[in-house]
Amino acid sequence: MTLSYAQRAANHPSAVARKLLELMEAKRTNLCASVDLTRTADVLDLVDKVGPNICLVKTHMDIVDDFTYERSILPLLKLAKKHNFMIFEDRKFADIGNTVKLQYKGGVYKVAQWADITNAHSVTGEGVVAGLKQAAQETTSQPRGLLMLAELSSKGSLAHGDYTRATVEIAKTDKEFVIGFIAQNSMGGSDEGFDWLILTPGVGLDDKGDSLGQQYRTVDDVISTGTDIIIVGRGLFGKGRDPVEQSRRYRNAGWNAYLKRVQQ
Ligand code: UP6
Repeated sequence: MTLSYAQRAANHPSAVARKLLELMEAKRTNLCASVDLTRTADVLDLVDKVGPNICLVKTHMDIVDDFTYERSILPLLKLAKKHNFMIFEDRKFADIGNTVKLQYKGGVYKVAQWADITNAHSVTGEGVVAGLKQAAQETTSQPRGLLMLAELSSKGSLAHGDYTRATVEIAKTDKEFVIGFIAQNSMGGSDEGFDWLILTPGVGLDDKGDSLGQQYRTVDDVISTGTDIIIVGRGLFGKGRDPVEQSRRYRNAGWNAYLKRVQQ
């Protein structure tokens, strides 16, 4: 895909994808910060620090010990306005349509109310897409988007080959709600009129992996195989790193790699 983010924004069928692509172009960043911290104050502090350099914040709200909608979500939404980024709850839904619908709308986290984007595994089949879409429609008039998990970064992942291809088929069932994939490579689709966003975790410039199976690829490497948005967690804040400095570094690396791709 050699089109610019702005060109893709102009034609995208999803309002969420259009907004995200426009924001990326305007802010000149394709960096998503993965804020995997367990206290609300730490999450918000990190987000405020990296906010100027990112297009997207990725959360795992179910790891936050002191989560409340008022204290964790409302200030996060304020920071999203202040720094102009969008929000992706990395919930990885993986149940039948009716259950994911209830999980996305309700419970403690009420993800559909506040997250622009969420994601789902394809293991249960296409009902997961329909269930999540119904929940979004019944919850809010704000645009919502879904990413399907097509490939994973971790060692020994079962999501490859036929599983990945079948996931792409499931994504095709909803052109507007499914905006793309969590993946390590392009998933194609342009010949059939799809313009999927590829968001890639497992990105790190200093480490090769962790002791629990995470595997890191460099920014240049992932962008060269189709990534649109790099997802970086511990590369920004782990091992005593300075998140302001690191978010600038990953932002520059991501943007330069993108420019190289579109100028080819
Ligand atoms: N994540 C992966 N790999 C995947 C899918 N998701 O690492 O294939 C998520 C993790 C974590 C983040 O749940 O929140 O991306 C990666 O964090 P890290 O950069 O600190 O390794």
